[in-house]
Amino acid sequence: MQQTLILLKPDGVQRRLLGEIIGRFEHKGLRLAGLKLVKPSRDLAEKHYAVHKGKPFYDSLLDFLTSGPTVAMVWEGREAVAVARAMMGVTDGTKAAPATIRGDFALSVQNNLVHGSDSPDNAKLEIALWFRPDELVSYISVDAEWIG
Ligand code: DAT
Ligand code: MG
Repeated sequence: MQQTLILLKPDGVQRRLLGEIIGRFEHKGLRLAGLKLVKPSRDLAEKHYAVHKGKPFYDSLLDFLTSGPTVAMVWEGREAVAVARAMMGVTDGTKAAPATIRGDFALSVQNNLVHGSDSPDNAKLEIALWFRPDELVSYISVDAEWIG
């Protein structure tokens, strides 16, 4: 089953949106495989956003991600990466469609509440960055045959 890394970034935790965001992924039918509250180190933030190194917003982005607690989650299910990205909406909150997370709750580009892996390969790399293998839990949900 495909997995994706989702972060509720510090703005989302401070704005008390954790329950709302977890509820959306839960109700969609994705299955929670890992969950923890982390205050990311600079090293972790640098690795996580390595692809953006050198861009004008990079330092500010690292300051933002390390500024407070972040909730790191692994959600799994059919096409989990693309499904979660669609549920998040585009990067700029002002352009994200209504009924997406960013469309409903964000106006900012940087403070856009959530991170979601952008490909299955990157999901594997990002999950390994944020979770040890023994922190992920594999199980069969009782409603699996209804959600399929
Ligand atoms: P996404 O989070 O939608 O995958 P991304 O990977 O292009 O977007 O960028 C990572 C984060 O960096 C994004 O969530 C917010 C921030 N960011 C991107 N472009 C930015 C910009 N032009 N100015 C400020 N922050 C930006
Ligand atoms: Mg990205």
